[in-house]
Amino acid sequence: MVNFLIFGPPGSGKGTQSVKLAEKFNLKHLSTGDMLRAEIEAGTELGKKMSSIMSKGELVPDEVVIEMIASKIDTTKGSNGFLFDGFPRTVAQTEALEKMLNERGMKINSMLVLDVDHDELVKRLVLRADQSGRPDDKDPAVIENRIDVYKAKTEPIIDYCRKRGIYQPVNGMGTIEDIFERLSGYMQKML
Ligand code: B4P
Repeated sequence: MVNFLIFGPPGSGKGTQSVKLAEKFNLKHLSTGDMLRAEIEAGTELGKKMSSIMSKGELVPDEVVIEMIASKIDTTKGSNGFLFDGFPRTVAQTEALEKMLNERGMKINSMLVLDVDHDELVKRLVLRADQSGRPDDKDPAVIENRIDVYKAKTEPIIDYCRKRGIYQPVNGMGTIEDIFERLSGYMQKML
């Protein structure tokens, strides 16, 4: 099993690229954002609690997403590995993921980090708001907060992974196809 993190600020293309990459390389795509939105849509107690946090652009508690990922890791068979999208988002989540994988004889093999200009991030999210109806895309102040939260709480993971020799920056500017080719090139080398 080869396990990848796809990483980057909100709007960097993580979700967009993950779907395509998971299909191309037969990876199991795990997106905590999608899992949380599914809880909200299903109207579960957890979804109700998380909805107000997400609509403000804040991170949900570490233990919630760690539990979600833990429940998926053992029920996934027949793929070449995992593609973690939007998880981990804090150093504590990264440590928990490493522990879960190590206990199963696996590790994080590569962290692919999409680099995208600030203005382009905002442009993409504002555009998506029209199609997705996501409350966290609608308000420019919430978009800015998500980017600030990324810088404060999520970006420190880059240093953590750099020290482990698994950090791989990727130019996230350009067309979806161009970026897909770049990411595919890095993944191909690992598989
Ligand atoms: P996520 O669902 O992970 O959402 P995101 O960061 O906004 O990125 P996403 O993957 O959706 O967007 P993408 O860049 O693909 O998280 C949502 C919320 O859930 C978080 O804010 C948090 O509250 C909570 N959450 C999730 N995981 C958590 C965790 N581990 N811990 C705590 N809280 C957690 O694309 C954006 C748009 O750009 C799309 O419309 C796309 O079509 C477009 N686009 C992409 N690439 C493009 C390109 N090259 N050119 C033009 N447009 C492009």
